[in-house]
Amino acid sequence: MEEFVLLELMGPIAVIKINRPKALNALSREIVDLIDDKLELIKKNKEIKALIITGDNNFAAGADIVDMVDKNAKEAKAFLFSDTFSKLESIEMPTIAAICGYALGGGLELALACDLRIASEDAQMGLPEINLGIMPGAGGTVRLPRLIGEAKAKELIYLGGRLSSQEAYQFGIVNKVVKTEELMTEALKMAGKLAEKSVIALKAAKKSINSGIECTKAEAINNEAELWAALFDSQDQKEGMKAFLEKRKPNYLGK
Ligand code: DAK
Repeated sequence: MEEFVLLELMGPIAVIKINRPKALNALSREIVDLIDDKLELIKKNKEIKALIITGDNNFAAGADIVDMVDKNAKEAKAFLFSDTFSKLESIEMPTIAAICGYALGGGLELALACDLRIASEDAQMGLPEINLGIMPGAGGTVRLPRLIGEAKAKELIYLGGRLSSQEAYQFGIVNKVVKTEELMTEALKMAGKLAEKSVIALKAAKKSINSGIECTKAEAINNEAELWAALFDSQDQKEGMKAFLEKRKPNYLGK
C-alpha cells in the first residue's frame, strides 16, 4: 500500500514528507491524520532537535477538494485541520517547511504553522480558497496577517492569486529561496545549524515568540524575562558562555 506520509530520521533531524504525487499532495483527512501521528512520534523522541516538513515534487496543493465538495457546515467543521496545524506550531523544536512546487490553500497553511520556510525557485504559493467560494480555514486568515501584515494578507486572501517564491520572499512569507535541486540540502543545512544550538535555549525562544504574539506586550516582556532567567539554571548556558570565554566551540547537552 502507498504510504502517503513518510517520516525519516537523520540523526537529530526529523523529515516528514507528504507523498501523494497523483493529487499534487492534496491534503485528505487521511494525510492530515498521518501527519498528526508522525508529530506524536516526534514529540516523544527526545533526540530530535529540528523538524523539516516537505512534499514529493509539490508541498501540497491544498485540502482535498474531492473530500470537501459535498460537505455541509457540520461536516466541514468535523473535517478539521487546525488541531494538527496547531500541534505543529506548538511542537517544542524548531520546524522548517521546505516548499517545492505548489503550496496552496491548506498546503500553505501547513507551511505557515512552521517556524521557518525555505522555498525552491519553482515554488508557487497562495490561498486560492476564495476561487472555490470559501475562505482559508486552517489558520490562513490568522497566521498570515500576523506574519506579513493585514494589507498584504488581505490582498492574497481576497484575490486568491498565486505568488512565485521570489514574490513570497518579498512578501516575507519565506525566509529563503534556493535552487530547486538544492532545496533539501539547504533545508537540512539549516536544520543542522539549529541542531547544533542549545535545544533548551531554542525551545525557550520559540515559546517566548509564539506566546508573545498572543498576549499583551507587557505580559510578553514578563514572560520573556522568566524564560530567559530560567536558562541560567541550565548546563547549556554555562557551557555556552564558558566556551566563548575559552575560545572554543560549545558542546550543548540540552540540559
Ligand atoms: N484537491 C484534490 N485534487 C487536487 C487538488 C486539490 N486541492 N489539487 C490538484 N488536484 C488533483 C487534480 O484534480 C488532478 O487530478 P486528476 O484530474 O489527474 O485525477 C491532479 O491533482 C493534477 O492536477 P491538475 O491536472 O489540476 O494539475 P495542473 O498542473 O494543471 O494544476 C494546480 C495544478 C495546483 C494549479 C491545480 O491543480 C489547482 O488549482 N488545484 C487546486 C488548488 C486549490 O484550490 N487549493 C485550495 C483547496 S481549498 C479546513 C480548513 C481549511 C481547509 C480545509 C479544511 N477546516 C477548518 C476543516 C483548506 C482548504 C483548501 O485548501
